Amino acid sequence: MKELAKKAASKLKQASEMVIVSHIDADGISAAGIASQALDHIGMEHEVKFAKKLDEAYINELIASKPELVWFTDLGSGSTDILQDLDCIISDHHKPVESTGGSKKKPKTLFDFTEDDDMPVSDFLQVNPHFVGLDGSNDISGAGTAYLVARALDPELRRLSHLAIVGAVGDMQDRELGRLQGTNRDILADAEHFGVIEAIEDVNFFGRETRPVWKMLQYASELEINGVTDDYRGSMDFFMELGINLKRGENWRAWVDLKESEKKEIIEALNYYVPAENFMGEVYLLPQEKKGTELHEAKEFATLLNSCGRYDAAVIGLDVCKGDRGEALDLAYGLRKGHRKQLVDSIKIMQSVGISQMEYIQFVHVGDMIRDTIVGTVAGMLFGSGKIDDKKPIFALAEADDGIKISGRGTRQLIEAGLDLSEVMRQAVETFHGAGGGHNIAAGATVAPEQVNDFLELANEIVGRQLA
Ligand SMILES: [Mn+2]
Repeated sequence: MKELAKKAASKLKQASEMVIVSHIDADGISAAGIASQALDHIGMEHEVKFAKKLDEAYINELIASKPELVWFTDLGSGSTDILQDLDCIISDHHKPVESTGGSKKKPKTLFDFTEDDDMPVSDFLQVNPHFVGLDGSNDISGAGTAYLVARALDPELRRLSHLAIVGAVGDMQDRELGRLQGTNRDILADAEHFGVIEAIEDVNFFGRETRPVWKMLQYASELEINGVTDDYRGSMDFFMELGINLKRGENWRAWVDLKESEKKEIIEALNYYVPAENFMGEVYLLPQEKKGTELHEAKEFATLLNSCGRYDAAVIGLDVCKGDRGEALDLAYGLRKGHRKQLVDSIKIMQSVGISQMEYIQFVHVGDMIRDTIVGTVAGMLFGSGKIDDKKPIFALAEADDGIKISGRGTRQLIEAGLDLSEVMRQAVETFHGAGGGHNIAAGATVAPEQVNDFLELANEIVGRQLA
């Protein structure tokens, strides 16, 4: 797979821009997070799209957008029969289909090097465990295959290896043995070496970081203890009989809040009912994230990403993977709690308030109807939806504690045409003595309410010059 990844990397480098297409589940979002950051790293312009599945309608739309090169991650191998008209590389772990029209024709490009008749052959450049006799369900995930390509691009990108672990855990590749296996262990070694993952031996129940312990135990399907599993009273009693406080002050205690001695006692008590190997295993921590949050443990991180994908907001998960610990994370937490409403309502509010058009920009002022901490991300999600003009950046305004928060969002196409929102914000901050900053594609500032109109005029003027 290393060889395949090298070939994929050198093909990527030859392109001048590309589109990443990934699956909407945790593995797919992690894969896109790796691929997108890898392309950022080498300065490659790209766009990320997500798909529930690849069908002809989706592919035809993709072809119509005339991408120079497409990088499929966590999907593609099962669809090569409909990808002939695209120049693409594929990093995927799903079972490949025959792409040569039924009978095994000699591949035009590569991957017949195994000389094994049971191995599939393909016309496509694919990094996929099935081509090298490995198993796609346990040995490596879609994120893992994308990671191999990233690592081949630049060894420094091993710093992204934690996302390959999140993807693998998201696809439950640690289930069979209670720990990762196969190529995933090589990736784990990278991640531990780079300090982005810490593997520990612990209970592998879901919710170690964020669920009250009694809830964690109640829902621990691995256990099936009569009177505890699926029984919140019984679960609470279990801890109380051991003399373990369920609360500290006002707050429920999660597993990570317990003392080592308490954990030991609980494990021993559980072991009385169920063999320890059923509920103990390797747990993957992300030491760079805050303890007691969804991001601090791979399984909870993956669940957070799945929540985003489930609500057609994979792009929010992508932003979290790429390091957004502000708006995107806030929205992702909302989705995780099932508050899809927050996102859907926010989009509705923006539509009902109406998008105002100026010559070079568009804006929407939501007052206090949408929190200033999410308004920009929501506005950015309107691009491509037909609800706003894709040819102009959007500025979303919301009331904040210290004034009016203005969040600007653009698109790849606009950046290529010269848009730089961080520059807009920099000049605005200078003129209005506000606060702000950001990137070319997403930036924000806070100004006094009476300055809003002047801000918009200035932004319109600057953007007009940038796009001229
Ligand atoms: Mn997958």
